[in-house]
Amino acid sequence: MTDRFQFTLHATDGPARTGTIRTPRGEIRTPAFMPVGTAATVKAMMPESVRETGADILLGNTYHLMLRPGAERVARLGGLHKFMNWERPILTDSGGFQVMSLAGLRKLTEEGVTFASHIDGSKHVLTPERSMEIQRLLGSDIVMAFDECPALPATPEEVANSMRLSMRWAQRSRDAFGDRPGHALFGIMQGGVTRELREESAKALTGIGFDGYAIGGLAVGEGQEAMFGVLDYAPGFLPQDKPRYLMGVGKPDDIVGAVQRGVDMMDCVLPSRSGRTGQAWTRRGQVNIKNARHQDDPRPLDENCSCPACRNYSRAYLHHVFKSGEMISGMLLTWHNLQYYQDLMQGLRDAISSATLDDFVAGFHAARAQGDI
Ligand code: PRF
Ligand code: ZN
Repeated sequence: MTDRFQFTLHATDGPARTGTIRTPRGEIRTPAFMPVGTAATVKAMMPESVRETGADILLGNTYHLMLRPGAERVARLGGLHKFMNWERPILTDSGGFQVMSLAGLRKLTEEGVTFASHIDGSKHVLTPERSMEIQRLLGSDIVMAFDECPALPATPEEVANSMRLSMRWAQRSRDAFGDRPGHALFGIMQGGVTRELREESAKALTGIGFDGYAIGGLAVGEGQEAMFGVLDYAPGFLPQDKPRYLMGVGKPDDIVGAVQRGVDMMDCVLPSRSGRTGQAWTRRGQVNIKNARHQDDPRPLDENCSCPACRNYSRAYLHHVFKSGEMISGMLLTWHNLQYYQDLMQGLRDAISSATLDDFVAGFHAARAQGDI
């Protein structure tokens, strides 16, 4: 334990890195995958179970928690960690991205964004200063700067103007966050798929100075090839000695490609959300448990997985409980998917440590190419 936030790199393999982020609430092994606990819960999972999968850190959301149950209420109840029974690190997103994707009527100005709640239509305001205050009230360990991610399609001019607004908001976030030992503030790079804009954004952020740097504005519909194109250069614009976080990514092959290109942290709703819709992610690729081919299959979902769904239940059972709409279906498939993601991260960390990442990635793609048989 340490009262400071610090990042130590242990090994590299090409651009890929493995290391440890130390926080007062515990260590985060990188590359790290952060399960999403939007509304103070990783849906369908007890926090103890999330930890059992190997997660070191969860993601929470300013946008959802400010609307319900309210940041001040969470603070009065002792903070988000105590409220949701997760004592390890929590990273909170700053709200701007969720306002743009979820809220009703929105108005964006230099000051911030005014919006209508997707829950009850009530009117709210988020600014860099209010986002910093909410994330402080929640007790977040890693606070994200307040940014804007332009909706696609956007003209190059719109992307540039949006990025520059996000950089002015990054400075205001830095000023409002102040000095909070043991808590970290990450800046968020924007700039779409334009190299010059990404470089300008990185220079603005590193000039301000953050404890870590996120790559925002990707996985918003540009496609994997374009995203990898940006990741071929964008991490290189950021400091070597600070964590790099790719926001909202992704599918297992996105994660592998991002790690190969020098990303240290990621989050995505995919493993938890798809678990609730009958989609499983395995070493052999995607499995749709709804499919009738599973109904007489006594085998586990993934014979190489140690999760309860794979240890204790057959594909036939998982198919049955999904078809019957039983709650245990979402619970078991979410657990499996989160276990698979954490196992993948452990595999990536081990491979980087032993400088065998290329072999690991070849094995990853070969197993998927075989398919689910
Ligand atoms: N900004 C913030 N959160 C995000 C994103 C972003 O650009 C993305 C983009 N994939 C996901 N979550 N603040
Ligand atoms: Zn499993």
